[in-house]
Amino acid sequence: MTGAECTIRLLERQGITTVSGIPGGANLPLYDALSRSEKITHILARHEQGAAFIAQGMARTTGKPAVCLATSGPGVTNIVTAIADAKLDSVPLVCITGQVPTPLIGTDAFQEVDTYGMSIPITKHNFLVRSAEELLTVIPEAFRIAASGRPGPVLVDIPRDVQLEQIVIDAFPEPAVADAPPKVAEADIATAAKMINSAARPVLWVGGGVVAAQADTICKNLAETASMPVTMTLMGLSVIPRDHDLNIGMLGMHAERYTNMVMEGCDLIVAAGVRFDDRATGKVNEFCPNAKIIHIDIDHCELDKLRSASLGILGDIRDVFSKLLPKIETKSRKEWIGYIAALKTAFPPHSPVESGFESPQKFIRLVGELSDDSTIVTTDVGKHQMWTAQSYPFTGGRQWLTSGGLGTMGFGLPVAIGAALAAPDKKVICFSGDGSILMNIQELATAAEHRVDVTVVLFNNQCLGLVHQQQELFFNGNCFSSEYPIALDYGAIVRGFGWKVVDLAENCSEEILAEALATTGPCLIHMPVSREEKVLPMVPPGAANRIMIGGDTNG
Ligand SMILES: Cc1ncc(C[n+]2csc(CCOP(=O)(O)OP(=O)(O)O)c2C)c(N)n1
Repeated sequence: MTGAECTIRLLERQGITTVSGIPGGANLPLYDALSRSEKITHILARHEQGAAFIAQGMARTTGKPAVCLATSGPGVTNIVTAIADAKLDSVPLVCITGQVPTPLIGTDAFQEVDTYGMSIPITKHNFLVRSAEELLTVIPEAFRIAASGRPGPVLVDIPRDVQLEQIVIDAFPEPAVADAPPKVAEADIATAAKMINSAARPVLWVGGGVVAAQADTICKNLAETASMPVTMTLMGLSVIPRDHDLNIGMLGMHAERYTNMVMEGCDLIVAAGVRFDDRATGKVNEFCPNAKIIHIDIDHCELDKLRSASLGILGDIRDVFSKLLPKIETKSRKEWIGYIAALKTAFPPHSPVESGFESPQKFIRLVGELSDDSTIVTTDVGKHQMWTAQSYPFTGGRQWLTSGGLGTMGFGLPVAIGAALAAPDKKVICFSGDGSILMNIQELATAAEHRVDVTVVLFNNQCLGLVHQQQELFFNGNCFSSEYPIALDYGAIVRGFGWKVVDLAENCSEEILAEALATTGPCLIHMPVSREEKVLPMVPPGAANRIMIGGDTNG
């Protein structure tokens, strides 16, 4: 068979059933082979960034590597953003790119870019395949690397002549599986248990690593046994149900004031699957100065990277929590819990306890209440993302897909399509802004073609809201280049792609919203929002977390 046929067979053997991509000169042999696959469906995206984010949506929903395809040159440069996004959020992605024929590499051939060189800093690993024979090791290896330990993106660049090369294959390699996680040191578990049991004011801080390890249930058990309040990074928001007694919300730049104050006052942080990102810690050397830290992560590079931990535990978080739980004493920690409750009363949270139409936050809560608990939520990047983080009634697991590390506008729609393809029995809601939606709006066509069950809630404030807010607060109100002077007719645009549109600007009631959410298939809900609606509280970029704007007793 050809190198291209071999590649497709290897993907089938890995259990891949859906790939997204766009064909071009340098990957046409692969597409020709793919057309004959009975096991793999191809989703033709309308832009390669969309294709890579569709694959991300599948990977983030299942936790398993997903595949996207792009041709050489502009195809590759178009997927770069989505690969970098996957790297920062530890998403297992396998990108297979076409390259110019081997003899032309390095000659500035038509549609040649140095894909290998360009992708080094944004992938977990990358390969330039030199012969069809190599594919037999490279493809399974790409899947093993993407899925092992801390997941991440792997790129496989295959020159056109390698795709066309004929080889005889006696036997295919076994499909790759993820490596076993590192063994957890028993002594570390004993030390951690002792530290938790003897702490007076502990906090459990969870991030995307807890979601990746599928450790949400055991995490909740641990928190309940120890009466440890739980704070989350943006990536870890769905680990603990929104309304759980021990949930003290997201920490950091857009945390509730009381949450950051709890962090200031704690004496022990059990940090699990977090990477001490500056949006969470603020000025990192002023972050929780009085607390000891137990840092648990599957990636040894994270331990002691930004803050030295009193105890670093290398291992799979579910494994660590399972070993830790039997050693944790059941405590009520009345004083600590009482102190937190008092702080919460003194500095009431912005995240609403009621739903309605009076604010974007209440509206998001209403959308959540009208939706099934299994609904998958994606966002774009901006105020709407933070409002959703502050308000959506998450219930657990892989329900929350957002661009945490790279903060990529244009993420929400294609990731929602990927999520809907991977979980066709679930509804997917994408909260977006009028800036972000335009960055991958062409994927409305892909969604319409496949009739995916995606609802986009579009908050239209006719501006780049979060940027506008920063200009108002930190640049003396000089809102330069962040307002859209003309109002677009989203109804006409989105209907033009074959979507249903419900415009709440025309008619707004709970019944209309409920009916829109009950729609199966692509539907956009247009929700006008005032430019003045802010995301508060807010820690100014680069400041310590105790320096917050908004969120005091006066709101
Ligand atoms: C690709 C990309 N370009 C620029 C930015 C910087 N940025 C962050 S938020 C934002 C505004 C987002 O506007 P919109 O999508 O309308 O959301 P809103 O804040 O109004 O809710 C911009 C430009 C980004 N995050 N991603």
